[in-house]
Order: sequence, then C-alpha cells, then structure tokens
Amino acid sequence: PRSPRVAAYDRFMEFEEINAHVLETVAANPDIASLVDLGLSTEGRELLGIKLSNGAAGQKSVWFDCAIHAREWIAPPVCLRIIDEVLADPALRDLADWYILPVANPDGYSFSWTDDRFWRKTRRPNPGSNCIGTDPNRNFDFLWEANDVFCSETYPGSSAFSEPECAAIGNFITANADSLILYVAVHSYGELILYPYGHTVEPAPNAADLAAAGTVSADAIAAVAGTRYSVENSAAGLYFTNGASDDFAYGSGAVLYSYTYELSGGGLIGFNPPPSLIQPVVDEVWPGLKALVEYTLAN
Ligand code: ING
Ligand code: ZN
Repeated sequence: PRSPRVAAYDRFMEFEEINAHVLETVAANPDIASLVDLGLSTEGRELLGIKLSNGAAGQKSVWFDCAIHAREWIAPPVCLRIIDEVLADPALRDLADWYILPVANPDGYSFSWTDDRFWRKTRRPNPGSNCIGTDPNRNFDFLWEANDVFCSETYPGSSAFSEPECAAIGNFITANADSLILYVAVHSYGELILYPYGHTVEPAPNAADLAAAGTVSADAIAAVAGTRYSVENSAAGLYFTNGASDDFAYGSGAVLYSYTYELSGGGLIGFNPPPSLIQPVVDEVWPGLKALVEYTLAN
C-alpha cells in the first residue's frame, strides 16, 4: 500500500486535505484502520472518522471529535496526532478501539477558511432569518433548550439534532454505547478539562471519578512543559449550557467518562493561534489524552 500523506503540524490543514489524509491512512493500514462514514453535512461534505483497532472482539472503545466549532483550528491537529500515535503503538490498540473524527463541523470549518476566520456555528440556514447556522454544541439531544435568537453564537437550532453533523455523532455514540467508555470533544480555548454537567452545578453521579481522571490527564499535560489545565464541572467552572455534546454522551448513559478539552488559545482573540503553536500544543495534550484513556479503562 502507498503511504498516506503525513499530517502537518507546522501549518493548519484545510478540510479537504484532512479528509484525504484520513482516506489515505485507512487505505494504507487496512489491518488496523477502517473508515467511520457518518454521512453528510448540510452542504454535502463527508463526515469521515477513523476507527483504529486490533480487531479483537469485545474491546472497550473511546471517542474523540475535534472542531465541532469551526474557528477552533488548533483542535484537528490534536485528533490527527491521536491517529498517528495509535497507528504506531499496538499497546494502545490493545487498550481499546479508538474512534476519531478530526473535523466534526466541516461546513463551518471550510467557511472559516474561505469567508470568516471566526465562524463558530454550522452553516444551515435559519428560515425567516438572515443569520445562518446553529451552535452544534447546543444542539445535542440531552436537555436541549429552545430559543429563537437565530443570530446568537449559541443558537441551539430548531430542534435537538436539527444539525445533521450532531445527529450523526449522537447516533453513533448511542449505537456504540455498549463498548464506549470515554467521550472527548476537543475545543479551544481556555486550558480547561470540563466534565458534565453544563446545565447544573449539582455534582454528576460519578463527579469524583470524572474529576480524578481529569486531574490525572491535567498532570500529564503539565509534566510536558508546565501548562496547567484546570479541571472543572462545566457549569461551575465556565457557564451554564444545554445540549452540549459531552453532556449528551454522559447524560444519555452511553459513557461513564465524558469531557470537553479547551486547548490553549493564541492570536488576536484566542481562536487564531499562529501555526508555531500547533506542535507544542499537540506535544503536551497527547500525553494527557493517553493518560486519560489509560485511567478511564482501568477504573
Ligand atoms: N466552549 C464550550 C462551548 O460550547 C463548553 C464550553 C463545553 C461548555 C461543554 C459546556 C459544555 O461554549 C467553547 N470554546 O466552545
Ligand atoms: Zn468550542
């Protein structure tokens, strides 16, 4: 098999290049990798994830998605780094099956390259409004809450899972609930490891475990270059939300461990770090994610 194009960490990759990388990686590693085709975005872009597995039946599994918010360009390189590492290390594949979706909002991500660098939402039009898009991280079907502020950056959509990208991810999580142990959404920015819930500061049933695993991960990140991620309940540590993806994965009962990672920021308003930040961020966050997977599978 031909070798796949190598993921770049010295520059940001456009959506088409990331998907080509995913396809070539699967083609070059048929014994380990398979395509997770989650269907199409609103504008018809393919939602292509990758499964990395040793092929054994009955393994536990872990999920990572990146860039469900379009402008958070530092996130896809983290997903690509996970793929690199799990391809290279059979021990990681003996630990669990890995599902990775490098660009969860391809329409928005593409729009942030062509038209508006700071676009956050999806690109589905809202009938009756000139404002386009839904906040995909308010669109998941767990305590979804309606409003009609179409122009808001956190407009939750016309209904839960109105966005095909969110429905596809949600359906996959639900369908694989038997094997899934861990859900991680990679966002930026804030140097935070957030865990459910977003709608209440009341501790989730296993909040102590969620915090303990998050702290193990934060310590592994800090060990690389001293960056201290803080581990917080989303509502208490950040702000109140409904319909976030990590709350869905957790609240639906699919996973016991569910997180949103907010990577380091950079640039003028935090979402546009220079390419020189990609490598140090992935270098410190990968050990944190590896430690999280090891911890959650052992506990
Ligand atoms: N922040 C997240 C957001 O969707 C978040 C924070 C995540 C809150 C998960 C609640 C649950 O607003 C960014 N930067 O997207
Ligand atoms: Zn985000």
